[in-house]
Amino acid sequence: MLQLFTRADVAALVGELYGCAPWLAERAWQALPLSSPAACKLRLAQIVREATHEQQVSLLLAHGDFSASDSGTDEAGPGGAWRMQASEGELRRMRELAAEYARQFGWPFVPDLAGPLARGLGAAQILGALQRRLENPPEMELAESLRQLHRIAELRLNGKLGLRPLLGEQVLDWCERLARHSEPPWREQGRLTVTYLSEAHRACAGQLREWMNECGFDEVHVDAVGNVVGLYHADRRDAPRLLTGSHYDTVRDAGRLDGRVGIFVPMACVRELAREGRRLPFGIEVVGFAEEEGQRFAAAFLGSSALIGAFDPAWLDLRDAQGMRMREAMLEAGLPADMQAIHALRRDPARYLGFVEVHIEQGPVLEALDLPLGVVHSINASWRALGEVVGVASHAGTTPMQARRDAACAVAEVMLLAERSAAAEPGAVATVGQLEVPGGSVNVVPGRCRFSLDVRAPADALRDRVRAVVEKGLHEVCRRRGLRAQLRETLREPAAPSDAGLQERWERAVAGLGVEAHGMSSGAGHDSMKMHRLLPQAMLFVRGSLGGISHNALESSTADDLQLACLAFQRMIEDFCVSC
Ligand code: HGY
Ligand code: MN
Ligand code: MN
Repeated sequence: MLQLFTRADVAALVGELYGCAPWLAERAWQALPLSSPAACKLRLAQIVREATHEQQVSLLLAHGDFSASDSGTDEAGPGGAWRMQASEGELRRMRELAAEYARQFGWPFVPDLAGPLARGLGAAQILGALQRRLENPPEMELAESLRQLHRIAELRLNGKLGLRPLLGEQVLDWCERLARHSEPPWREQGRLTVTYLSEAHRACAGQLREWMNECGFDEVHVDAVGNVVGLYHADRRDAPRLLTGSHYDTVRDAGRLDGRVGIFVPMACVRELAREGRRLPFGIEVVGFAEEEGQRFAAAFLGSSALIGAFDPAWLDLRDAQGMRMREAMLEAGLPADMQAIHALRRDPARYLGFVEVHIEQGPVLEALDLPLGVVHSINASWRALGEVVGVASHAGTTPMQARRDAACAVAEVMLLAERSAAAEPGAVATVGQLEVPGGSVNVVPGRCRFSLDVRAPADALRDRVRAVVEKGLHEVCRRRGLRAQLRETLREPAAPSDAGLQERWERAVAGLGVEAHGMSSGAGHDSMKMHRLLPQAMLFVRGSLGGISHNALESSTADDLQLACLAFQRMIEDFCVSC
C-alpha cells in the first residue's frame, strides 16, 4: 500500500512517477488521503489535467526524448525491449521523426513503450504511433501525450508496489487469442472480421466453449442460434441467476475488444470463484452472444433476440451477400434452424436477478476525463434501414447534366441532409456506412445506388425526428430528380434506460475501487438494449485508448483498466451476495 505520511513522501512518489514537479507534489499532498493505487493514479491525472499549459508541457520536457540512445525513458524491462530488436533503419527513422515531432509541438514524443499488456511494444508499433500522432492538432496531441505520461506513471507505480493486473491481462490475452479466428482476406492481413456462422465464427464458439470449461463452469453449451452459454451453479439448485455477457461476432476489420471484453471479464471472475471452490447464493450465467452487429444478414442482435423470445422467423429466410439463407447457414453450422428450438431459448425472467454487461466505451468520454470506468445510465435509441435509389444508367460523355437521372447524386444529397439534420439535434447521429453503385462503371451515369442508414439519439422522439427528415428528404430529392426510391427498415430499438438498482450496484462497485463512478449514456447499441425488454439491465463501460476508437483495428484498452473492470464485477457480485 502507499505509505504517504509526509510532504517528502509525496514529493518522492511524484518524482518517481512524473519526474521533478514540485507543483504537482504540492497539490497531490493536498489531495491526501488517496484510498487506493487507482485513486492515486486518477487524482494525479486530474491534477495534471487542471494544471496550466506550461506546467503540463514541463512534465513532457522533463520526460525527455525516448529515442536518444542514452535516454533514461525506457521503462525498466518491457519498456526497453524495442531498442534491442529495432533495426538501424528503424532507429534512424525514429530519431528523424522524433526530432520533427519536437520541432512541430515543442515537447518530446512521449510513448508508453510497454503497451496495453506492459509486455513491450515493437519498434514498428512505436514508429506507427509516432507517425499517427504527428498528424494530430497540437491541443489533441498534448492531451494524448499527457495520457501516455499517465500510463507510464501507472506502470511505474505498479512496479513500485509490485502490482500485476493479472485478471486484466487474462482478459486481454483471451481477446488477442480469440482474434486469431478471422475471415479471409482480413485473416491474411492479421485483421479481424467474424460474421455470423462463418467458419471463423464457429471456431470462436468452439474456443469460448473450451475456455469456459477450463474456467470451471458447471455447464457449457452452444445453443440453437450459436450463443455460447456457461453456467456456474449457485450454492443451491433453485437459486436465481445473474445473467451477463456480450457478443463475439464483429464488424468488418474490427477491434479485438468490442463485445468480447463482456464475455471475458465475467469468465475471469467465475474462474476465480471456481479456483476458491466458492458458491454464491445465485448462479452466474455468462452468454457469448452469437450475433449483435448485423453484418452478414440484414438483422442484428440475433443472439439476444433469441433469449428474450423476439427472434423473427422471417430472419431465417434472409439472404447474405452470396445468396445463402440464414437457415442454410445455420444447418451448415450444425444448428437446427428450427423456430421451436429457437423459441425454447427464451429465458424465464422470474429466474434471473437481472442482466449486466461489461463493454468498452467505444467513445472518447472516459479517456478525456482520465477515468478508467463509467456506469451507463441509458443506451441511445437507434434505427437502421437499407435503401436503393433507381434512376437511369446513361453515357457519362453524352448525357447532358440537366438530362441525367443520376441515382448516386441523389443519395449524395440525402447523405448530406442526414448529416445536417443529425448535427442540428443534440446527441443525435446519422451515418451512411454502406454506399454502392452496383455494377457501376467509370463512364456510366449511375442508374442505381444502394446505401444504408443508421440514425441514433438519446430519446426515441429525437431519433424519429431525424429519421422523418431524412425519409422525407429522400422522397423529395427523388421526386425532383425523377428517380424512384425504396427504403427497408432493418432495426428499430427504443432507448434503454438502465435499471436504477443495478446501476447503483455498479456505482457502489466502482466507487469502492476509489474511482469516481461517472454516469453516462451509450451512443453504441449493445445486447443490453435487447435484454432490457425482458430483464432489468445496466452496463459498465471500460475506457478505450486513442480517443476510444472502435469498430477499427486500433481499438484498445489496458490490462490495468480491464483489471479494474474485473474488480468492479467482483464487487458487484459481492453487492448482490449481501442483498440476496
Ligand atoms: O452499432 C452498434 O452500436 C453496435 O456496435 N452494434
Ligand atoms: Mn460493435
Ligand atoms: Mn459491441
